Amino acid sequence: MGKLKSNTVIASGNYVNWSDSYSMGIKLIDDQHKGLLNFVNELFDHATGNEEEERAWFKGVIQYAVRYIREHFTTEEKLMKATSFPGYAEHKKAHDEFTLTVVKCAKDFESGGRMVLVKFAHFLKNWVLTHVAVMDRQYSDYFRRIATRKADGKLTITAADVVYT
Ligand code: FEA
Repeated sequence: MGKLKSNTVIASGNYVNWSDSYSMGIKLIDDQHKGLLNFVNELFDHATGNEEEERAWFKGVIQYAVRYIREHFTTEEKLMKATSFPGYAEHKKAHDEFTLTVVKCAKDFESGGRMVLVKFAHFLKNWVLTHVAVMDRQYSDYFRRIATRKADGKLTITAADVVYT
């Protein structure tokens, strides 16, 4: 994985498919979510059951994935703060707890702990599906409620520098 791809849609098996129902209507966030979904799919692709192979691949991507997840959370948190989203504290707490778990996994792995890739893939898939579908939807609904329509018809949140796509 050189980069978490944001433009691929993959189907079948354990894979998690992008659907427009996950869209927050904000391109930057949708692209980041697609990148996370693709990372989950890549995890499944590399869960061969051969521990040596799995370790070699995971070693090369885990730190990048941790940075990507942090960057995504920072993007959302900035927007929630700029718009005084009432669910900010609860949402940030969920992000922080999840980040701690992923960082702990990465540390355990790097200090030689056993890593069952398919288990980690399911954990991440479950998080992405539940968090995006439920918690992220809450800020997205709020953003739409407070957005205003410009003369060109586009929805915008000026305070957060967001234009809907
Ligand atoms: Fe609130 Fe977005 O976070 N999706 N993830 N992970």
